[in-house]
Amino acid sequence: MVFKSRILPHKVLFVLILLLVSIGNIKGNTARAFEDGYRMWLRYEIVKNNDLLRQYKSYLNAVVLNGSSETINVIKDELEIGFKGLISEMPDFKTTPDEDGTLVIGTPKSSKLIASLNQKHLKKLKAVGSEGYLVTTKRVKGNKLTIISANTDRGLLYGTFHFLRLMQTRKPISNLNILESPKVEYRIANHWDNLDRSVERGYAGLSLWDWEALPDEKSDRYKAYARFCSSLGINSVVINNVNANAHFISTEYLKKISILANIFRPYGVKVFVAINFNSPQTLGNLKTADPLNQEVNKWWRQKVNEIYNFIPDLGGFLVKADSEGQPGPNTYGRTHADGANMLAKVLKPHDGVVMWRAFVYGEKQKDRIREANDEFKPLDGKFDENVILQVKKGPLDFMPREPFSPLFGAMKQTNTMIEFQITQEYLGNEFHLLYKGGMYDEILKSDTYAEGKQTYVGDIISGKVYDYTHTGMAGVINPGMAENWTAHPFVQSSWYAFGRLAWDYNQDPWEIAEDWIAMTFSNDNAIKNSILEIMKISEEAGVNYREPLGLTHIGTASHYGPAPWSERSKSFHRASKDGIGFDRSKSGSKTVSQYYEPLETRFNNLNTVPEDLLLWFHHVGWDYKMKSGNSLWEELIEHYYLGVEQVGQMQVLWNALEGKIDQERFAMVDSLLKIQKKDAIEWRDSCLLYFQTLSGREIPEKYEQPKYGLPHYMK
Ligand code: GCW
Repeated sequence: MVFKSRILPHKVLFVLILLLVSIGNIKGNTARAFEDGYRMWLRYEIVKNNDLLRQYKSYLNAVVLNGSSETINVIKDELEIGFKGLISEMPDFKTTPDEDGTLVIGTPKSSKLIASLNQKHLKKLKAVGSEGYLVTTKRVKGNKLTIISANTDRGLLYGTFHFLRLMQTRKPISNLNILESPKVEYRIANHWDNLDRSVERGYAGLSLWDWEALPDEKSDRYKAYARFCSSLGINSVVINNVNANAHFISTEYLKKISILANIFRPYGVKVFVAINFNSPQTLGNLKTADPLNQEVNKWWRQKVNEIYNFIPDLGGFLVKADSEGQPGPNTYGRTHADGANMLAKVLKPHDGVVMWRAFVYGEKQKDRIREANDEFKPLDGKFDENVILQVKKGPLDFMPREPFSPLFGAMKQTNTMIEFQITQEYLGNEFHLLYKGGMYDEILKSDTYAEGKQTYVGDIISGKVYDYTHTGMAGVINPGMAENWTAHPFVQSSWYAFGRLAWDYNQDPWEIAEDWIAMTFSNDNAIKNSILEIMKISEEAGVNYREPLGLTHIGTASHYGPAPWSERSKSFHRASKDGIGFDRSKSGSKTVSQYYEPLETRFNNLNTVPEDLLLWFHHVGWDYKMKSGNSLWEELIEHYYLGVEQVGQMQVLWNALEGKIDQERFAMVDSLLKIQKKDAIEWRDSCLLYFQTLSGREIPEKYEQPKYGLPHYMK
């Protein structure tokens, strides 16, 4: 709390910047005098290179958009916004036969031309499924056409966004041969939004969902939000917090939520709700919520029927049960499988699924990170086929760095999806710049060695290894009423990366970052390179000045600032006079054994454990020799100082952009980096001064010494 009051000046400064940036704002996608970040990556800035402009225009001068549906209307709108921005012209929509167009969009059902394309094309098209698409250049009767083909209008929408992205990133479009289909089924944004419009771990203002004004008034933001999701292929949204208020499924709120579902539908975005397991008691006045009780069952059946009357295509439920005080089946002596299956059975006739979270731990457990695996692994095979276990990326929480959760690979007969965090709960809230794409990639490309061979976490969650009936990737997202949606403009980049990786985890997070920069800031190579460099530095910086070498969870109660002296932190870093780190080896909590070989041995052995996870798996002496030749104490110091230095490097790179990018976002990020630098120093000094009381060793003179003593920080 003390820390909170200390960050207040940050908040004031930030609100002032936001206000400044909002002045002169004109809604919509029209060019703005002020760059307030509202358009995110869908800015569609005019193409200035004449050759490219000429090329684009020649391919766009006659558009044949086949079919009629709400989604086709969305495609039409997007093409209008895109063309107007990129080439300063409105698209000329033709009703002529396809072959007279230059850009043809359609499905084999809606377009004769596409139905008559060669077998090779049609075979490929079949293989991309209901959401994939092809964007190809073809010669038809002597004319060169760009054809966006798909099996559904939703596929066409994704294809259109891809095509527009090519122009946004200034790629040639004269010879295209693109084939895309998503690797996972549910690409889902999880909101932690509450009834009172607060957002748990939100940091970007009030929730987007204006419950008081709904269902009558519909904010412009709903549509805009759906557009952003759809542009990445995000196809589902959990509307509310997993710490769920039961009233979200009351009749009153279902009416409101159904309006959101109607607005999102044409964009291919399905709504899910997070439910409270005790709803039969809270809303239905039953005496119990025991999943095996007949009355409880009946109540859920009726409730679910009512929900589907309002929202016929609801995706299903997300459930946090028996976790951090939330009710669940354990209260009634039942298992997670009993709870999940009861809900799965009532959702099944409606094609709904249950996303059941595996985030469970007991405060008294000797090693809390063991629990999810200990509890869920024995239940493998006991879940219905429309249940998906939602597992956080790491075994603890959304920590700056932790190994992947060993549940990936452990659940062979249970659909298992991954949960990432986009909002920066542990990574500086709305104040610090940190691109998370590389962090997502680090987990997705971690080898689990399941089945004794190379199997990435991404392979597991996409159903490549085990025969999952449903797959998914969730991102906890925080957009709010901040003019630019996410408060820190760079949180947008993690949203963007999440969406693109959810579509295809094989993509390179740095290429994704480059696209984001080009679409959000500039296509100028020098600018792009500088911002990319900043984003690359940002990840390791964020780990270095907070929790290097596998340290974890040493923040304040709010998770923003440092508190290595707190009881909770101590239970994780285990620093003492003899050393630091949590012994999870075979001689400690044995958590290493939750991993397949060769990982178990690799993590267990001091010589082979990756040094960036050293203190996660081992307790080692302060003088322990690192690979660099440093002692552990020296290495810790080096990382903490490097973290601060890296923020300095980010500042230098950013400052050089003044005058080259819009002044609004330049000034905003400049101010935020100053806060980040100050915070980084605070993290460094707090941690090192505290650990020093146990290590009894000096911070070598070559380093700038902490300005204040430990009591100052502990205050
Ligand atoms: O890390 C913790 C967060 C809680 C969150 C919980 C969860 C929604 O601090 O705010 O609650 O994780 O993921 O359920």
